[in-house]
Amino acid sequence: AQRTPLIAGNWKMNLDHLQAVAFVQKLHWALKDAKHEFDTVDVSVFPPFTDLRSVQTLLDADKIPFGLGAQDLSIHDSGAYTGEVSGVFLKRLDVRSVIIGHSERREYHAETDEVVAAKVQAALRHELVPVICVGETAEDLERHGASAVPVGQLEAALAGVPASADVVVAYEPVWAIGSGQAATPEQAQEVCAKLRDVVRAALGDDAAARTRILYGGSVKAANIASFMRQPDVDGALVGGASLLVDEFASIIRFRK
Ligand code: G2H
Repeated sequence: AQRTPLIAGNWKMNLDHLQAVAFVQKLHWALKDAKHEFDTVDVSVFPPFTDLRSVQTLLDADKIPFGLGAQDLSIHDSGAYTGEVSGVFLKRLDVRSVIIGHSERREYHAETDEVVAAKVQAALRHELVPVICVGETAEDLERHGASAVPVGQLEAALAGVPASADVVVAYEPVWAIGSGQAATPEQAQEVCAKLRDVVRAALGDDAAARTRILYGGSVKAANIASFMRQPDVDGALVGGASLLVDEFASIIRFRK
């Protein structure tokens, strides 16, 4: 199947709403000259919640074809949940997708597989595309090999998801995040192929053929092409390098 590559920028807790608007404008300018390439790749940015309204207004006003995503959402739709953000509100802001189960949330906010699964359901209830993050720590890698933990995490996240659901999977080995030490393309391919098997078992052949599986963890302009040459890697979830205009523009313009 032909899957359109997806390059997603996870800004994490960086850039306030003014910096966000300036950044998106500069990125758009940097890409405008490369219209042909740009048309063949989907680009999404995942700013902090407080930036979403400003970025959405800019994307709309300047007709900038980036998808807008959030970095998290509540398992609830409304009510007495101080500090939480509902999928209802995200949808109203034209947010299309939401990162769920990033390792930083699993680690610092004790998000279990059950919480991740509930967030996937919350996203789907509001027609938001969940970008389901899975990945093994260095310790998991040593004890169980690369794929056991991410496979288990994805199986748990997809429980109860209908076959027609639009989801994105991101394989992010925890040891490769923000470390400068990316997985090798072969390592990424091996695990992404197993994750596609999980999608097939849970959602069927059509879903396995259409679902985009991203690699994340120290992706940069210098290594993006090597990941994109892998048959089961359909794009990248980029952290640090998504905050640098020229670097992120080069990643988007990757050539296999
Ligand atoms: C992994 C990734 C983006 P970085 O967290 O989600 O971050 O590219 O900085 O390793």
